[in-house]
Amino acid sequence: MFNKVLIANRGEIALRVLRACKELGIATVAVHSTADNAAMHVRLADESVCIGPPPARDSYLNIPSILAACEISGADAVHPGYGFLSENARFADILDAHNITFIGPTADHIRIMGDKIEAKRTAQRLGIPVVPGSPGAVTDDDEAMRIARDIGFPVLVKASAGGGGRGMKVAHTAADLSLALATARSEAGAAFGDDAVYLEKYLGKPRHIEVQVFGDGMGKAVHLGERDCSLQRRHQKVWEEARSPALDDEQRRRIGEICANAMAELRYRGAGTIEFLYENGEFYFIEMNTRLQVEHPVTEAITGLDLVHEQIRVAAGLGLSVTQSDVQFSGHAIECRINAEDPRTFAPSPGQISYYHAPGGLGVRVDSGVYQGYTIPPFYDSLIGKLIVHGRSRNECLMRLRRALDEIIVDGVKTTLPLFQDLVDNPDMQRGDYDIHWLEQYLAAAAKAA
Ligand code: MV4
Repeated sequence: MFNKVLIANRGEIALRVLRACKELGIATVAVHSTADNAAMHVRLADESVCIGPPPARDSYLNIPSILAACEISGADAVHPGYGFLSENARFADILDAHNITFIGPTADHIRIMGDKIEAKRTAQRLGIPVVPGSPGAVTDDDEAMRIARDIGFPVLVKASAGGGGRGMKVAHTAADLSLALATARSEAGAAFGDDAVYLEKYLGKPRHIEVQVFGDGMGKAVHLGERDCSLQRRHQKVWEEARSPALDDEQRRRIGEICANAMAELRYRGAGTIEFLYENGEFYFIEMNTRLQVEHPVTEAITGLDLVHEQIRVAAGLGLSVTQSDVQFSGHAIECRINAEDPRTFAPSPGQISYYHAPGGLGVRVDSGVYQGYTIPPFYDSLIGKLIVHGRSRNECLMRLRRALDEIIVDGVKTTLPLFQDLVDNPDMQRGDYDIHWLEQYLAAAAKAA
C-alpha cells in the first residue's frame, strides 16, 4: 500500500480523495494555487505545497510543479481527481518514468479513449453496441455522403479529438452535409490541432446513461450499475441519479455484463465510465471516461462501495475488494450539483459565503469543501458542493431531497439551489420522464413565463 498520496486537485474532490486516504491510513499531500491558500483540502491534509499562481495552466495543470511537489514531499502516488490532469496520458507516462504511481488507468488506455474514433473502434471490437456511423475518420466528402445516405439523415459530424459536446455539427439533410463537414473539420483543427471527424446517426431524443466499471488491470472487471445523467444544460450535468428511471433490472444486468466483460478483455485498470445514448430500448456507446466522475457518489450510495478506496486498491496492485456477485444494488440516489451561479442565467457568482448550514439526517450526504466565511475564487469551476440523497425507493429519495433542500443554507453568493427546489416538485421529474433536451426546454419555457 502507498505511504503518501499527493492529491493533484482542489475543491470538493480533493477533500473526497483525502477522506479515503485518511480511512486507509495513508498520509496526504495537498497542492494548491495561491488562490486556494484557505481551502479546506489544504487545511485537512497532512502537508501542503503551493504550486503556482491562480490560473490552472500555471498550477493545477503545471506538470513540472506537481512533480516538484512529489519530490519535496516524497509522495509515492498521485490521485488526479477529475478534470485537470486526470485524463492526461503524458502526465501518467511522466509519473511512471519517475516511479510514482498514477492512481488511474494506464497511459495507453487513457490515450485510446481520448481519441473518440479509436475509442469507438475499441468498444465495437469488445462487443459494446455503438451508434451506427462511419467506420473511422471521413476524409472524402463523396464517401461521407454515401455513408450518410446509408445510415439516414439527420447525421452528426463529430471531432475525433472532441468529446463532451465540443466540435459537433448536425446535418439535417444531404444539402447540409458538406458545410457541416467543413465547419467541424476547421473548428476541430483550430481547437484540438486534429481535424479528424467521423459521422454518426443523429439520435433525436435520447437519455444519457453511463455504466460505472472497475477493472483490476489483470483481467478481472465488474460493473457497478448505471447513472442517468440526462438532466444537463450546455453539456454540464445538473442532476444525476442511480438507477436510471428508464431501465429495469434485466436491462441493467445485460448492459452491465457487456461492459464488465469488455473491460476484463481490455485488462482495464481502475475506475471507468462507459457513456451511452439510450433511445427506444437500445444502448448506443458514444464515449468512455477514464477517470472518477463528479457523480460517482450516487453509485456509492446504491452499492455501499467506496470508489476511491477501490481506485487506491487496484493502483496498489491489491485487486478489487468485490466480485460481481458481491455487488448488490440498494434503493435509489440523486445528486444535485450546487453551483455558485445565478439560477436563471447560470452566470458565475464567486464571492464570500456569509452564512452556511449543511443539511443532515438519514440518507443525506454533502460533498463540499466550503465553509462559512470561505471566499469562492473566480478562477475555477463554480461547483460549491454536491447534495446526494439516498432512499429505499425513488419516491423516498425525492421526499428526502425536498426536505434536505429546505434545510440547506448558502448565503452571500447566488446558487442553483432554487432550480432544484423547482425540479423536485416538477411532475415530469417526479415521473422520471426526461431526456437530454428536457432541462433546456424547461428553462426556455420558464424564461418566457417570467
Ligand atoms: C450524440 C447525440 C445524438 N446523436 N450523438 C454530446 C456530448 C457528447 N458526449 C455526445 N453528445 C451527443 N452525441 C448522436 N449520434 C446527442 C449528444 C448530445 C448530448 C449527449 C449527452 C448528454 C447531453 C447531450 C446534449 C446535447 C447533445
